[in-house]
Amino acid sequence: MASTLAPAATSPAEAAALLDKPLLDLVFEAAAVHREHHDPNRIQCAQLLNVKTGGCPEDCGYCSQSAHHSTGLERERLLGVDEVLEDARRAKADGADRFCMGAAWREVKDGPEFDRVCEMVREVKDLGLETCVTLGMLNDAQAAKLKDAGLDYYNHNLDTGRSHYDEVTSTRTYDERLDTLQRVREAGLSVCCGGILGLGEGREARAELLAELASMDPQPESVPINDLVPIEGTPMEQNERVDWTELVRVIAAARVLMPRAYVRLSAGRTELSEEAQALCFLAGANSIFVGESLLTTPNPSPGSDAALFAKLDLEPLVSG
Ligand code: SAM
Ligand code: DTB
Ligand code: SF4
Repeated sequence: MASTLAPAATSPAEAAALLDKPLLDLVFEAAAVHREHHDPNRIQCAQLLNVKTGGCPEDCGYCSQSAHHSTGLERERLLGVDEVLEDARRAKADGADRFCMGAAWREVKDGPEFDRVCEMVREVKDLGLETCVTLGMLNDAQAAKLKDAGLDYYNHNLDTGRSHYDEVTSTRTYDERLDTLQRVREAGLSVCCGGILGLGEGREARAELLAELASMDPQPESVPINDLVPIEGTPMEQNERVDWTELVRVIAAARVLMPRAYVRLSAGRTELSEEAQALCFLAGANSIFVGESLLTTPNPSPGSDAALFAKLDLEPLVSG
């Protein structure tokens, strides 16, 4: 569907022009685009589970799970299928529609652990949930195996613009990320790809990231916008916080440039007021993570999210 509608490539200058607009003009434009393509009162709700915690060989400067930083996080082995299913059943009962499983791996390695992840996908899918995993880099055969197991989405973020990427990670390249995304696409999986604000980048790098995402053909179906959750012991612990209006700008620009995608207001919601979240929804965010925690950090409580939905007359989106 999306492939026939893919627009011409977006340049960083075009994305920057959007980000630089007067804020309320930008929000108004994005809200109009949003309403053409989506029900503005419905928000897709996904729940995360870290199925393999910590000890990651990559050195992403923001991440609690990198073995390069002393964050005090305890490493855990890959969870068992039953533990995952128990969590997935609870997520479904609590109203989640998509279940996302993360593993702190640099790349997928063939063997019993990968087979177990495929089994997790198969059984979570059987519960009637949409499935998503994020496992690092993978090859064609592994992508095909995941597709075969019933995987809907693969999450693999570009995180920031190409010019800023070296400041974020030294153990892999931007092109390796793009190659993995290409493989995911060729296996027939839906792509979940976005970034983080607060990595010391400026608007220029944000514009580059948005242009990169919007120029993919087809565009990603899901675009998570994370606000850095500062983690003690990481090189980015003391980074300056990004103002909430900048988050609204990036969400709005993502909505204008990728009209059909789920734009996901992801990590960082615990630090956002209800008012700021409401503006993000108006500007086109239509997906959030629900549940007590993200991967290793807290998320707003289900009670506070239910209260926010009630105040804004929002309903969870049920796919299918
Ligand atoms: N290892 C896999 C990978 O790198 O693709 C997946 C796991 S990683 C935790 C998934 C995404 O979560 C990252 O690409 C990043 O955008 C986001 N993330 C990780 N730590 C974060 C933090 N402290 N604050 C905000 N977002 C974060
Ligand atoms: C994404 O872009 N954000 C999620 C999901 N994809 C896997 C992860 C957010 C992680 C936030 C930090 C943590 O909890 O460790
Ligand atoms: Fe590893 Fe992913 Fe964390 Fe980078 S973001 S250190 S690849 S778990």
